[in-house]
Amino acid sequence: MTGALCFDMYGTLCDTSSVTDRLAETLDVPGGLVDAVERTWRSRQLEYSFQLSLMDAYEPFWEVTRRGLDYALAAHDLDPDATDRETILAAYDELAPYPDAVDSLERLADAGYTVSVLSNGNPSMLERLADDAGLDAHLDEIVSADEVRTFKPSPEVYENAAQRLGELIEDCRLVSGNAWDVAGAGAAGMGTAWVNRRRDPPEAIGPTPEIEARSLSGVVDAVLAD
Ligand code: LAC
Repeated sequence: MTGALCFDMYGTLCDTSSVTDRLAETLDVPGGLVDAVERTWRSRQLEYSFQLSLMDAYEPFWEVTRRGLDYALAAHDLDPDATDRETILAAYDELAPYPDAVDSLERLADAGYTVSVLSNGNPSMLERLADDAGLDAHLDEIVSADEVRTFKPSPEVYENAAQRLGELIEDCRLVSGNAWDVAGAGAAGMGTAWVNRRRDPPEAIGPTPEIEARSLSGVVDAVLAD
């Protein structure tokens, strides 16, 4: 078997909503407000990365994540001090891996695939999380969008990953829980697999995912059956 699997990190191998525990401990506010801050944080983090790409500007994803948090706190009238903000931000180094993440990476490696992360995260934040989540021993490569100083879904990011992995782009497959990422990979010519955990409807733009499953394990079943 040849080819490379490129896993998105945030929202695919690791659960970004696991920051809610840290938000709750640090902010000491009701659960409904914690959930609202988490949702605003994640959506602004992504929007800021897209916006920077369109503006032809770049900041490492850790800084983008910090700016998203600052916005989310302000939007919900919260103003923790600098120490508490750092404590909350550091939750991104300790996100919970999805329960089937390690097993999925192992099954693909055993089948002869190159197994990598392809993420908008900057290299140091990806290394810290891969280490903390116990993923690093199961990865051949960690490829960061930082190498081309723009963000997915810009085609350069997917093209750079294929080059780094020594594969043709059509022999790589992005596995992502983020539908916009799957659309970007497909548009760039990469194979795709969408981990649709929330049973969302199909996206109205971008190529249809080649594989769609409810879990990482489901994606692996489909890849190995291919
Ligand atoms: C990733 C996020 C942004 O690229 O989903 O890992």
